[in-house]
Amino acid sequence: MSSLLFKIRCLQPSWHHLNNFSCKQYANIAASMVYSSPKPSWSRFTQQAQFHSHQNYDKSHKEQTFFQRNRSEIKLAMGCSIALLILYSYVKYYELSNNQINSVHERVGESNILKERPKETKIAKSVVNPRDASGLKLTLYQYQTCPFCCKVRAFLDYYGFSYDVVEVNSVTRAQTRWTKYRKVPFLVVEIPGSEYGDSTVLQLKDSSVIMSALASTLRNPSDSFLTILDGYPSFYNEDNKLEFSNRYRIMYGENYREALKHPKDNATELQWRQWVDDKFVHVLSPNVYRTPTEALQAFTWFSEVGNWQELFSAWERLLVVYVGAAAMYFIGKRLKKRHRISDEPRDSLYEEANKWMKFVKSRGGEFAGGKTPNLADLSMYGVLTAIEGCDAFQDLTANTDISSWYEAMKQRVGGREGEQELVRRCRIR
Ligand SMILES: N[C@@H](CCC(=O)N[C@@H](CS)C(=O)NCC(=O)O)C(=O)O
Repeated sequence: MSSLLFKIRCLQPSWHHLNNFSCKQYANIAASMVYSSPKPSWSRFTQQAQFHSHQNYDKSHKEQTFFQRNRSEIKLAMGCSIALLILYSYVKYYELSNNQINSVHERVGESNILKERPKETKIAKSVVNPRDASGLKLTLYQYQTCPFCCKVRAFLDYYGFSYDVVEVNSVTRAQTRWTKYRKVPFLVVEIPGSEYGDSTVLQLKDSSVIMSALASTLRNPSDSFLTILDGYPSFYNEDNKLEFSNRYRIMYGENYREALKHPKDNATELQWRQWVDDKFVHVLSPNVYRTPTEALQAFTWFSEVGNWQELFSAWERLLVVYVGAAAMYFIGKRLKKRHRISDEPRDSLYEEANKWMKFVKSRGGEFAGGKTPNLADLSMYGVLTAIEGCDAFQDLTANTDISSWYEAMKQRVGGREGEQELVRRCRIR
């Protein structure tokens, strides 16, 4: 009997109706099979079972609650939900633990030392100063009119470093595929090997770090370049952006007495360099790309001074000029909001330039550095050269008294007025 009941229970498709049978009903069905003639068969049994089940179903259906009627479907739905929940929790846990691993891994920035020299690429320009005895081989990866790149060039030119320039295509970035760093400028520095070792190739990132590190080598001859670089460790901040410690600091090392001679000058130099990066530079884009016409005019000028005609193919150049101008017009509007720049961006440009000139005048000389330019002068001058061919620059010189300082800077940088320091420094190791 029990094996018979078991078989009845296993019958499909009426299993869920059979489920509602009482023992008495099972017994009746079985008895009718046993005593009926001709011989009982399974097909007859299932027909009877279905018939009884339907009778039973109709009778009890109305009396049952929704949950009783749909018990098995509900069980199935609950099972699926739990399975999905477990799967979802597992995926989330996996993502989270992976992120933690990444952030721990990426907290410290990559080393400056490159495992191999970057592949040879087209050199857009070579600046050669025969008096540069540093022995460093410098290659600047840049966009000709990026303010941060212009700042680095102003610095290198003022001190008379020899360097090569690689012009990066801002759309395809073909020249920088070998590096994970997504920005320009960066400087590849090759320190020639001695008789004891091979040369070392470094990648210096961030315009201000480049300036600070090279300025430190000039002011601190006792430390090697690599030791100086240890003072500028990079790390990823909580937004996973690459940051640099001591970006604006000069590492005097054993020569620290030099720094103590003019502590106030050093402090203001640092402060105004930071102001150029954090404040002034953000006023430029909304001015240069103020209208679609101005944006196109700016990119046409960039193409001329960047010598894009020679460096990029025709389609690449047109792509950068038109796509770049359109993109920057819209980006300029967003930047205007983000950096709280006046609705008429020229007002902010004049206001910030006037702040700068007020500070320069307060220094009692021609420059923020007094009688000679300091790193703040070079920074401000550098970023302004980025817009020299734009309407915004003409308007700036017409509406403020920045021209005299700007022209004086042009002379000093063009004449490599800081060269003495580099010549005195001799070989850099
Ligand atoms: N803090 C960096 C900023 C450099 C930067 O933002 N450069 C821009 C160009 S002006 C850049 O490379 N943006 C990414 C891109 O164009 O893809 C520095 O001082 O070097």
